[in-house]
Amino acid sequence: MTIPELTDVHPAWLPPEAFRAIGSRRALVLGDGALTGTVHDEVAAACARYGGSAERAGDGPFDLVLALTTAGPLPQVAAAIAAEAGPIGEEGYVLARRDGVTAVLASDPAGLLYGLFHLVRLGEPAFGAARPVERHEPAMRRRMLDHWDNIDVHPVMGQVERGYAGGSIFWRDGVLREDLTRVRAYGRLLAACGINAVAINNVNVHATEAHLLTDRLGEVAAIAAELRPYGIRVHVSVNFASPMALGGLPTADPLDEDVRRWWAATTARVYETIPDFGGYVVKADSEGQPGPFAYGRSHADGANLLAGALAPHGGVVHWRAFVYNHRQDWRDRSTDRARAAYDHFAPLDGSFRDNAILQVKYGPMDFQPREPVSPVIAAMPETRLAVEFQVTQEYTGQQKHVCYLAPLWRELLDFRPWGRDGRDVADVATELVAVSNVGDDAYWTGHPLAQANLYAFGRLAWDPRLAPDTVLDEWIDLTFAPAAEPLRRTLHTIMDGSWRTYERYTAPLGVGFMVRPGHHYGPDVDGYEYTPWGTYHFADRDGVGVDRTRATGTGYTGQYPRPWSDVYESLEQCPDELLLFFHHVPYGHVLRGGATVIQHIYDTHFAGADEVAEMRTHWDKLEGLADPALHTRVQELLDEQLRCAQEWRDQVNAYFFRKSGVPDAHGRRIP
Ligand code: GCW
Repeated sequence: MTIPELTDVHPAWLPPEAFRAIGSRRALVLGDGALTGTVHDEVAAACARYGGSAERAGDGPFDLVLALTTAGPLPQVAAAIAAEAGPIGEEGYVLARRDGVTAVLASDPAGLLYGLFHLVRLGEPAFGAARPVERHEPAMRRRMLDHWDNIDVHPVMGQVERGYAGGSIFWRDGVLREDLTRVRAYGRLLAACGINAVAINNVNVHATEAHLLTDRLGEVAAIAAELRPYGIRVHVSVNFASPMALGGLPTADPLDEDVRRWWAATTARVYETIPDFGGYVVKADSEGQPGPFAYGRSHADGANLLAGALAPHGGVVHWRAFVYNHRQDWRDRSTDRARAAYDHFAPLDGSFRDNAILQVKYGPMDFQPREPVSPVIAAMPETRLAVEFQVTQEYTGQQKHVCYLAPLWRELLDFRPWGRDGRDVADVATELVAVSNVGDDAYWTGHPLAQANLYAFGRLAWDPRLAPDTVLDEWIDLTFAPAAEPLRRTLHTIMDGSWRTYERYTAPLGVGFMVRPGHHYGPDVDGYEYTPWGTYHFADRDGVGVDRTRATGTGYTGQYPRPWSDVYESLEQCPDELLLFFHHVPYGHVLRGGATVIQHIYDTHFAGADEVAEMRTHWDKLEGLADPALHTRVQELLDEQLRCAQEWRDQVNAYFFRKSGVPDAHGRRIP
């Protein structure tokens, strides 16, 4: 296999220099299997560039051995390390260096591939002093990206729904792209950060895309062929009404025999074409997508129908829990969108088949910069759960703003639904899924620094205990190899706290939204206030926030186990950053942090916009240290971020000043 090299696309975290240390070694790659072949080809390509050698057999001497433990005979040092390491788990690897030999060992070829990319991350230090045996195994069995790509350009949503990086890397002008090299290069980037599954099309499955399941299956197979050499399985989003739309049946009722037979036969054909096909992703009864409710059936009935069709082939269905009433009457104060997923799914715990995975957005609403962790995560002990993140920055600056999301994700993963001594979200989830932020843009992600979010998602899905700044360091070292110190420092200064900066200048204290309706970019405080979407803040002249308490509100706090049901219920104990998510309070309410709500709003909005101005100054100083085109692109985007942050500041501050009549304690200008 030739290693994909693109001249018109930024190499992201795999520039040739990242392979310098490996490429100057005498390497042995031992073992069977296609992925072992990929490992060999990667090492050979690096060696061709940097003067090393890559063998698949022989007596050496070697200074790098990448081997399957099942391959024989292993060179002596590798055999000794293997004996010491004992069994190695699926996709895992061990790494050690002794007697001048660096060895990476795995029991399956995928592990060897991940071990290779670990060496890439380590660089020269992997070949320095002796290293004791280190074990690496992924925390999550599936580490998946969902693409919201359409084949056709959707009249409202464009080609990639909530995509901020150009068109789809898979399709163009309504057909599969002729040259799929970029897809292969994408797979390579994903493998290098630990991703092993990709759903290629939008969960809103429109008429054209529905056909990927049947007469356009060849396109799925072609994409799968590009991703397979990097250990990535392909999944497809399907429309629940497919038996009608594609199969000509009068119903899509999950309990109907003909419907069941249709899914079984259709799925069997998928596997004849793509034997390692991953499975289906389904958005049902959500925002207009069809689902089992039309037939009076439950979501377990729906999910189990597809799980049943996939089970004989080893596939899985990802069934999304994002089900709520998007035609709510804003006058009706008893309906609470935050309650919806729990109300629909918690009663179904224990009724899903083994290969049905409930895919839950991290928060109860919709990928806001600040939300409490979804109560569904603690409510379904008998169900396999995937937690869904949004790498694409729909509500976090749309890849025009710098917003490094790893600190947000770490907070979510670290959350302990049952309190200090209980398990955390990373323990409860069996997998992590995220909406991809990639398109056909020359930097992959629109904003060059948004690449770090994609990288960080993969790394955290592999190891949720990694520190966000460590992950950022890895990304910097690889991407800007070798990274000059001022560049590294400045990137940390700009990115480490950028999510909190974003939070400061947008909707306050966890209340969410306040974005322009439809496209969701920029401020519009009342944009969603009198709409059917269920995303309100209820600001009036006296106060702001949503009362979700059991005592006087929607009762949402009761969906959490203790201690959080009590903590969130209590005005005194509720964390400041979520106060307006859980409580409606007067503007003079004093936060735990000491400020009044209204003064906090003013202070954070002034501070947030100022911080963006500082980011921009820092970035300016890097001129000459970063690639000029990249430098210019980031500079232009920072100009836009500053403009937008100031707009947020002024709109939010003016709105609340006019509502409350309370002046800023520091007398700053509020327009
Ligand atoms: O965040 C919302 C988006 C929709 C998206 C939906 C979902 C794909 O605004 O564009 O639809 O969530 O997650 O299904």
